[in-house]
Amino acid sequence: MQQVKISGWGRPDDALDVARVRGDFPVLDETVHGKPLIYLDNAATAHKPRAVIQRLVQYYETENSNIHRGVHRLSEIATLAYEGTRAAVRGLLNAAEEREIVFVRGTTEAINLVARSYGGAHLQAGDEVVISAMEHHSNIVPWQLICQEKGATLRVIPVDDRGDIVMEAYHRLLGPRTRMVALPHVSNALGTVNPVKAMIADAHRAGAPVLIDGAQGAPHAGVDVQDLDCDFYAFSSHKLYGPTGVGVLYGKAGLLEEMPPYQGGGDMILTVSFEETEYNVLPYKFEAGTPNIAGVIGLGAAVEYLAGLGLEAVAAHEDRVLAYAVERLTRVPDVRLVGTPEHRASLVSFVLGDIHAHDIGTILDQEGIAVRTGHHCAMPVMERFGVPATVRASFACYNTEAEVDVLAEGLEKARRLFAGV
Ligand code: 7TS
Repeated sequence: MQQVKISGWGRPDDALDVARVRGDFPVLDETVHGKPLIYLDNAATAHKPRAVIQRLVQYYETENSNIHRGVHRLSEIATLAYEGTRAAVRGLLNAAEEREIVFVRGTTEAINLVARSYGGAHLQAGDEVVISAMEHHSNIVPWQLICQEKGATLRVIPVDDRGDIVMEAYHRLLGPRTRMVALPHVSNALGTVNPVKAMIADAHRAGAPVLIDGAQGAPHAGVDVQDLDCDFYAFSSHKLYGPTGVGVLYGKAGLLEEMPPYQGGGDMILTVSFEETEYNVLPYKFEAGTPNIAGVIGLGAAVEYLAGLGLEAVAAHEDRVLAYAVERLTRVPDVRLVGTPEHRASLVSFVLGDIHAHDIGTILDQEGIAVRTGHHCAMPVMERFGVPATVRASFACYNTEAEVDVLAEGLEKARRLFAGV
């Protein structure tokens, strides 16, 4: 993946030992319909290495306890491990401070938090929120909801025929009414890597903060939030080899400080009386209630695992497999790629003749191949490209060129089946 500065976590000289990596993921030993599992649905969720699974088991078997409250030993251990993940994620994103890392349920909740808390405090009638035409629904609907409530308007940057953002249109949309810009780092439907650093600078010149939806960005290369200068960055643990039910919201301390809480409850307060509540300091102000302790600790193990592989080595491997997939799939007759962006990461979306994507998915499943078919929770993108659905193959550190070949053969088989030859 290009355009993203790796923040010292990469080991560019080390090529990825894919056979060894595959051995770290127990699920890859599974068979599906008698065939070895070929898992190409990593944009939906990635598999978990043994290190993450074992960390969850260790927590539940020997450390299970609530955090930030007990003076007893187990609570101390659990709190240290939970906060250890915060330190690891700060390093992963190169955030300036640990208090800028807020644990939430996932990218979806992170965006809802910002829309509700920041948007709720700042948006007024006539204001504008700018998003793009390639958003996942979770970077559309939260903004739609808050805009409706406040009488603000959602403005959408168009996408060209290749699947790239139309920059002139973006620049025209930015103006004195722009209160927020929210963009995907990488599109989950097209694979486009957006030039977010330049777009953030543009938004800042117009006086607007920027939220980057990093659900598909964070897993595929190092992200340096200080270099990007984004105001918020959101990602999900489960797409980065960690457990489900956990996500991260990075926010600049100055912004998070002045934002009102998103939810009320335990842990987010310093003192409570019936007259008045004094909120806790960052990041706890935004972590009401008992969090997903095991999940957060598991995310720490996932970050450690990824750092051990080397982010640059993983990104280089994925880019190689992806480039091979684009080239190989283009050679399958009747395959039409949906999205041919200038910079692509991690996935390729396509249609095969006029065969419905779901039918292709079912045939591929018979071959043991897992792909996603449908609108990928990005219905406006599908409409933009005039297709109801696509087939999407998305890659992770354990995928190989040989798996791409099996995918291509599966598609050739599907084509023959539907042509009746
Ligand atoms: N943003 C993008 C760009 C995504 O790809 C997704 C999930 C989300 C936000 C939401 O993440 P969540 O973890 O909160 O659900 N994308 C997909 C996908 O492409 N297939 O399944 C989920």
